[in-house]
Amino acid sequence: VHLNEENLKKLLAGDIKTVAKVISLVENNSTSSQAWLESLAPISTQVVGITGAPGAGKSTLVNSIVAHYVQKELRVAVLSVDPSSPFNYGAILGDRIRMVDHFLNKHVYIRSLASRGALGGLSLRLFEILDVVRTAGFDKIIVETVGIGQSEVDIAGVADTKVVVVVPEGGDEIQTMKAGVMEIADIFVVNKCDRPNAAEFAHNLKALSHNRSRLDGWQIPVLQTQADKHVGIEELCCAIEAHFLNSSAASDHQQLMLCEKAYQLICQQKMHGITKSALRSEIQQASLEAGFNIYEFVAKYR
Ligand SMILES: Nc1nc2c(ncn2[C@@H]2O[C@H](COP(=O)(O)OP(=O)(O)O)[C@@H](O)[C@H]2O)c(=O)[nH]1
Ligand SMILES: [Mg+2]
Repeated sequence: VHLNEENLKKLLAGDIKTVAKVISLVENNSTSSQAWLESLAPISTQVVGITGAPGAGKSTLVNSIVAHYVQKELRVAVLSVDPSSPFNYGAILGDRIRMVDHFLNKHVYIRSLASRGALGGLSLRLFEILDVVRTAGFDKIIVETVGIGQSEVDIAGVADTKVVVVVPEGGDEIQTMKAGVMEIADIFVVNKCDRPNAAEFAHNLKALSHNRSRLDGWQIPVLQTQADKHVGIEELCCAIEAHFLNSSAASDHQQLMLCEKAYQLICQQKMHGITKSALRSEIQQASLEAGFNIYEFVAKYR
């Protein structure tokens, strides 16, 4: 299958089936999709990243946000890079909005992406997939990622607005919060605010984040939500909107995003076709030969 005129026309018209089709093409890195990507003019749809530890309530929160947007008659796409929990977005969505399936099917696109063990856990083709979704004319794009180790930092070049979801735990947790998380958050969400100590936790987090001065002058909001009850979602969506307005105006922010994106795309290019399983079988052969040297072996990948 190729990315032909017909597909492009349907994609521009926002046809959901075509979105899925073109994503598959892009995932398989076809020549036609590469040429298409190189012909794209930039589209500035807001990409909202939702990241945090497993179980923090990211998927539930995404559901609530989607419901909020759909009620405002916005078209929204969700890309989930969370291999651990295939969450049934539709189920909660169905509870919240009394709308015919056919409306949802036209306004909401949800796709789980396998991370394929890529660097930092993000899907190898996430940037390209985002551009497919942008072209399809969605009003908002949400990316859910699991934040373990370094992976939450990866989202830096992906999302215009990065929401870090945490849950109220002992106060000590905040102190040990990874520096990387502090640095990437544009908005903190203390979810599960029905739990004890939520207010105190949020207060401490606020104090901590206000101590960090940001070049763009953005004050990181610390918001409390109860995602499963749709509490605090309106405020969160307002903050998401405010951050987008703030960052769109900041050329620094735009350049930083482009730099992150370029870096990741170059890594992807350089690593093209290199997998550990292929290396393994090559090494199996090569290491048997007399005088095998690892530096000599890797030199051909330069
Ligand atoms: N008590 C409470 N539970 C919640 C809240 N939000 C989500 N949960 C529950 O937390 C669990 C994990 O939620 P999920 O959205 O799958 O978390 P994820 O792994 O971060 O995507 C589920 O059982 C949710 O129902 C909340 O605000 N309060
Ligand atoms: Mg999830």
